[in-house]
Amino acid sequence: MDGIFRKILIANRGEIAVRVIKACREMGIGAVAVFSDADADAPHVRLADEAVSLGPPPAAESYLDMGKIVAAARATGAEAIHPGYGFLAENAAFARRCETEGLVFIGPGSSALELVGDKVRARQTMDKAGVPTVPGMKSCSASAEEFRAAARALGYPVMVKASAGGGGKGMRIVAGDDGLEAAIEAGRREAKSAFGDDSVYLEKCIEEPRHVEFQVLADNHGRTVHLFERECSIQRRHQKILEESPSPALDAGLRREMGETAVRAMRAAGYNNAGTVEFLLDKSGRFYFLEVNARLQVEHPVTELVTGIDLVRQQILMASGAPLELRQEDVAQRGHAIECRIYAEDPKAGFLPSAGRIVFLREPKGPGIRFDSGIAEGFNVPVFYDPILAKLIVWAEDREAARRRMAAALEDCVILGIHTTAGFLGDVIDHPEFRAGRATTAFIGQHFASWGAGEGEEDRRRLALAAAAFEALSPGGSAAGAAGPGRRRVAATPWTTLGRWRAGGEP
Ligand code: MV4
Repeated sequence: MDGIFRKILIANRGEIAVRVIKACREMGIGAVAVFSDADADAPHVRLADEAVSLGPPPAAESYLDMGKIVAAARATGAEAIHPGYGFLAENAAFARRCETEGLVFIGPGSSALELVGDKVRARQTMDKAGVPTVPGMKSCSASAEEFRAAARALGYPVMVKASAGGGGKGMRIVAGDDGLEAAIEAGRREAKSAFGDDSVYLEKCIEEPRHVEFQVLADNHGRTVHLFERECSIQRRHQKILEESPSPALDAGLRREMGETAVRAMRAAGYNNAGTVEFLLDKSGRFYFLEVNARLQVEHPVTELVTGIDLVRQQILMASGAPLELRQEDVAQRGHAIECRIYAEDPKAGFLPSAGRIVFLREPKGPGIRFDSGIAEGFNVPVFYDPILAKLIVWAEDREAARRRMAAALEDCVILGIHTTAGFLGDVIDHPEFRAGRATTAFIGQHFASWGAGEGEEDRRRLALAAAAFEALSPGGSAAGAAGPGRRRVAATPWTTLGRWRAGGEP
């Protein structure tokens, strides 16, 4: 692999840092980790070839501090920086700084980042390129009259959106003339505090849409291909919780049309490296460009499992200047993949973050099961960062086989010491609407608004696991006591006891 980097710095933490380090290892590239004081014992630090301390835990003083990151790259001789997702991943100023300092930013160029980060400019670019956008205003405005006229022309409900936005911040649904001015004001205030930019505009509201996104790869030599779609409708407060590929909502014709549109969108944006084109899909099968995600996404593994293409390896190759060797006709979807995001949150306490020590961990394993994790037994999950602990991704021949494999793998996944969303995810994949492939972005709100109130089963499972772990790990417990003379061999581990619990024994 001549011409590829000798050393890459990974400006991130957790499961995505681990994922990138593993790609480096396979490619014979040295991996430099960075870490805050809260992450000194984290798996990404242990796994890397070198690690540089960034100092205090708050992100602004560690993973978001461009000066410290660039200095760490300089000090270790890294030639390129992989930003992962979140933190500096879509920060055009950081990409520009890397460019001017002679470091390769493993992502799109700073001008493409700037364009796609400005939603109004992106909409204008897409309109010109013939990519369908949601009907709405073509520029931001300060005039209440202009908003009212636009809203009436579009027909209520409409949506106020922040041009600098993303992730639903600054977004407001408006049902009629009465609520319009207040929504604009609220949207402006929220956008100002979140992005330092209070520009807002109006779009027609698409009701109960699906969120379908296409993965795209674009090299620095003009070749752009898509790697098909991910269905991401299962979200809670703009936080995705489960993704799959293929989308149950697309047929072959719509899939081809959306894929070609995604490639056209990225070409129009002058985009390079890996990125995603997000679409809203309405009930009648019309689709609309929503935004570009200019990063490797959390849910990238479902695409890797159905296409067989390693996205991080492709990112690194493209960033080094290598031409894409894939042609569109070489890319195919095979089988079905589902990802569940396991967060350190307590679903029964309104998804309150749940930080603390992982006292016991059993990772699910088996055919078609992948567990991308940033945790280990004994690791103290910090309160400072995104609460994602791990991603459980399964592949099988078809959707129902993948769904069943996911159900079994979720049951096999044991994380003790903190609350996680694993039990909640088990109920989601078991829901009849999900089974039928009918879930829209309204699904969680409609069916899981008050999950866990009066729930008994999950409590029983956790209690059984905790009791078994306690017994197995305590001195003189069953783990210490192998079957001796006159002693009956008892459950040595939490999972043998879980098996007993499953069979209907007392917890
Ligand atoms: C919309 C929409 C309906 N109509 N825009 C939410 C986050 C941001 N990226 C865009 N979002 C939406 N924009 C119009 N014109 C509905 C949503 C939306 C949504 C989109 C994708 C995935 C989940 C969602 C949940 C609620 C609302």
